[in-house]
Amino acid sequence: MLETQKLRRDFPILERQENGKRLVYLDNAATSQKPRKVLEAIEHYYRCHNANVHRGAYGLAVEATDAYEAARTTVARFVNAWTREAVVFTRGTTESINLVAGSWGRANVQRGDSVVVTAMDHHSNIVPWQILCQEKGAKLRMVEITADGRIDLADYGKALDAKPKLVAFPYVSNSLGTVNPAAQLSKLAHAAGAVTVVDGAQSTPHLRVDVQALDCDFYAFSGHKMLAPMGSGALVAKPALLDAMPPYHGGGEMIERVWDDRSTWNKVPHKFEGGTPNVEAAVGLEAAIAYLEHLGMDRVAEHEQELARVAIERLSQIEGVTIYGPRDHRAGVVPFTYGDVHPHDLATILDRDGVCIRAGHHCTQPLMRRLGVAATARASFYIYNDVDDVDVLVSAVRKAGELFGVPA
Ligand code: C6P
Repeated sequence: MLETQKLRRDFPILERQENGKRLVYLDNAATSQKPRKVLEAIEHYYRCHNANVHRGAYGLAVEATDAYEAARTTVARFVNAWTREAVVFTRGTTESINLVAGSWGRANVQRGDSVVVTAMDHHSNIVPWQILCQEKGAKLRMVEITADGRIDLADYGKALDAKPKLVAFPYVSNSLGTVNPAAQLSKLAHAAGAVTVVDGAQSTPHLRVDVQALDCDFYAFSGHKMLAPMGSGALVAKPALLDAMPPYHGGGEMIERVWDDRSTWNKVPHKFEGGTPNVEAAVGLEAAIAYLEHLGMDRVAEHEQELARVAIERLSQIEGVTIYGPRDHRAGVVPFTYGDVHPHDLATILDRDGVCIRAGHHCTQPLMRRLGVAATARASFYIYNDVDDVDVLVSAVRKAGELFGVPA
C-alpha cells in the first residue's frame, strides 16, 4: 500500500475539517484533490513565465511555449502515445470526444452507417454520438451489459456484425468500476473495420495506460481526475487519423494561411488547438504526471484496488447494502445502495461525518435504467485514501442506517 499519511501532507485541502471531523474525501471519480507540487507549478508559471504561446518572438513567450510543449511531451510519454504530435490538448474527456465526433465523425459517418457505444458509457461518450447520428441519419447501437456489470461480449459481437464505422467504450466505468478488456475490444472492432474511441476518464488517473498496446484510434482523458487542474486533458490519437481530419474549432493558430474566403490548416496538433490554449492546465498536468510517476502507476492501481476490495467486503456486511459492478477486474470505484434510503440522503448524512461521496446517476442514465435504480451512492478512492477512510465510511453508513431505520 502507498504511504498515505505522508502523501496526505502534500494535499493542503485534506487538512480541512468538515463539520468538526477530518475530511474523508471519497469522490475521486468526480475530481481528485491537487497536491502542492501542482499548485506550485501553476503559480510558478504565472510568476515567472507567463506569455501567450506560439506567437511571441521575445524570450518570455519562448519560455511559455517551451513549458506548454514540454507538457505535451510528458503526456505523450505517460500514455505511450505514437508521437508527441498525437497529443491534442483539450479541456478534458468531454471536449476530446466531441472533437472526434465533430471532426472525424462528420467527415466519415454517413446516412445508414452505424456507431456503437455501450450501456455503461458516460453521457460524454453517448450524447456526442447521438448528435452525430441524428445529424447524419446514422444508427446508434448500444451494447448491453451482463448481470455482473461487464460489457456483454456476445452482444458486442452482434453489434460488430453490422460493420459499424466507429466503436466507443470506456476503459473503466465510472458507475460500476469495471475495467474493460480495452485491447481485446479494440482488436475486435478493428477486425470489423471500425475505428475505436476509448474513454479514458477513469483509467488514466488509476492504471498504467499504453495507447499503443491498446491499439485504439482515439483515447480521451481529463486531467482534473488525476491531480491536475480543472480544464486540463487531452485527446490522444493515431497521427495519420489526425492528419486526415478536418479542424474542429476555427480561430487563431490553427491556420497556415487565411484568405478572404478560405484558409489552410496548421499542422497537427495545432490544427485542433485554435485560440489561446490553457497553458496553466498543461503545466499543472505535467506536474501531476510527475507526481504520479514518482509513485508508480502500478502501485497506484494496486492501492486503490485493495481499498475497493476492503470497502466491498465491509459494506457487504451491512444488511440492506447492495454493491454494483463485478467483483474482479475493477478499479477503486464502489457504487452501492442501502435499503430504500435515497442515495442523496445518504450522501448528505455522511457529510455530517466529514465523508464526501457522490450520489446520483453519475451521468450514466442508460446504465441506471438497466440496473433498475434511479441513482446510487458511490465511494471512489485515490492515492491519499486508506483503510481508515474505508472504516469511517462504513461506520457512517451504519449510523445512517440507524437514523433511517434500515432494514426497516
Ligand atoms: N465523470 C463522475 O463523477 P469530464 O467532465 O469531461 O472531465 O469527464 C467526463 C467523463 C467521461 N467519461 C467518464 C467515464 C467519466 O467518469 C467522466 C466524468 C464524473 O463520474 C463526473 S459525471
